[in-house]
Amino acid sequence: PAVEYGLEAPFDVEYHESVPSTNAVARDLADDGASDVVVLADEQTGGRGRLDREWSSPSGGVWLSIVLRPDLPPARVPVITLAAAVAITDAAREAGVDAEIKWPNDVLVGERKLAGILTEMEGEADRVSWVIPGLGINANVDAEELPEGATSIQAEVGVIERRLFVQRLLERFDELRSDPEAVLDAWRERASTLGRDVRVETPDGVVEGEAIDVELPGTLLVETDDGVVRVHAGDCEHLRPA
Ligand code: BT5
Repeated sequence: PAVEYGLEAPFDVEYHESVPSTNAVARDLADDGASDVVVLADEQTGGRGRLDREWSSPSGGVWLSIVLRPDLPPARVPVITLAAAVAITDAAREAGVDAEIKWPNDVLVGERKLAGILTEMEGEADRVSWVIPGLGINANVDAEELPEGATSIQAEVGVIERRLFVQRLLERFDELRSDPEAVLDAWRERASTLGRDVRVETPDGVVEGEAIDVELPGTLLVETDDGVVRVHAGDCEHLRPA
């Protein structure tokens, strides 16, 4: 059952001890007309990443989904995911974790993944009816419970007060969500991808080169041997240390 989380947040927060996926709960709320509601869980039993990958979600994490009804065409929605990545990074840094962003939506400590984002949407070509960014942050989780290559706030700096973390995260997200230019500037400042050699697997093939910039709504510019390529979606690998 959902309970109020008692946060002074810009969103209503509905808390669950365990759900299959907060994104699925949020979708049901969105279909019922909800807006600016956050679904938060301590544990997910069927957490999902992009492309239907598994997202491991043991008890102690921060697994949350935000129901939004922005006045945006679908093509501009990726900026919401960038805003979520900035908000996670800032909340993690306030907790003392040296977090950075890997394009498009991973939050890393060094090369280890601390958090990921899955954004879903529904609507018409000119305007979405809802957008749900789902944020998964390995908070008070033992790294042994996570897949290889992952880290947690607990592993980096010890156990944190999750309520405070969620509050800061949502406040920061709320500040950013209506200001795409500010999101882009903040994203650039926190990105570990820019200036690096990358290999991006896109739906249209592999792009390799130096990541030189990001532009709205979240497009990565990669300088390849054949010139600058704009990448809209894909999985990005950093090829060598910065
Ligand atoms: C993501 O996918 O990074 C998006 C994750 C979104 C999770 C949130 S939790 C709240 C909401 N409810 C959901 O059901 N989902 C959202 P992707 O970039 O595809 O990365 C997935 C890959 O990361 C997996 O294939 C694993 O290799 C790895 N992975 C799985 N669980 C992880 C974890 N807890 N920490 C770090 N890496 C993980």
